Amino acid sequence: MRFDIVTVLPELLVSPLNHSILKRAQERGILQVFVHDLREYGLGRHRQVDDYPFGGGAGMVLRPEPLAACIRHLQGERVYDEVIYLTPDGKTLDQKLCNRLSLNENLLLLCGHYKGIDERIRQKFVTLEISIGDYVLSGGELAAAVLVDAVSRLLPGVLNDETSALFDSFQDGLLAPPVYTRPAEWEGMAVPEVLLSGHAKRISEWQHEQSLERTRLRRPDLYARWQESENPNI
Ligand code: 6GU
Repeated sequence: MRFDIVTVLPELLVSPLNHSILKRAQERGILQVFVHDLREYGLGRHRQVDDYPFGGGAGMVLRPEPLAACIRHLQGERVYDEVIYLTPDGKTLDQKLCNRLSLNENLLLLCGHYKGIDERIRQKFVTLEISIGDYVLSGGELAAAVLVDAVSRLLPGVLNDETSALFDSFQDGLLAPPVYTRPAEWEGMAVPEVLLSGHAKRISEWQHEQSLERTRLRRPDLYARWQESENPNI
């Protein structure tokens, strides 16, 4: 799977995408991430990419011409399944949307900065608008990094059996159960007996009960949905 990310702040994206699981996925050739500096498509000697908003108000808006030039250049090289604009007024990213996006081959991500991008770019090119939650970030870059991470870890071969995404919180519509490691007793606190029993069936039954109880207490909204459909993420 390939992501192309358009941004005025490429540095903000390089580090989060080049460590640990995402680094390994890229080394294995399962994942490709290319970050494109919008300024390379900027106007004039100063490579201008933004301007004041018509109608006034604080903050700058990304101009349409550099974005269009960059998008058209990239679209000339491959067909994108979606052109995604990261924006707080988009559809909220959840596990179900991550699952759906992970089935794509090529995604083009547009990061706004300052006040956002000219509305006409959204009308002309954008096929999907995504927010990562109900709070405001300074730009779409960290949201793009979140999206790439959440989607990439679902690709076949990125995680191994032990870390399989099948056991994630949310993947079955429930929160994950508590986890423990050595030592079996620490500062007077013991690991639940069943986890030391070696009895696979009893362990997975306990984990499922814990998942249900944790979800019921912490996320009654998810719990209600789970009861209705068993797996709301498919
Ligand atoms: Cl995608 N962008 C910005 N700027 N803020 C956000 C967001 C995106 N998602 C939540 N807040």
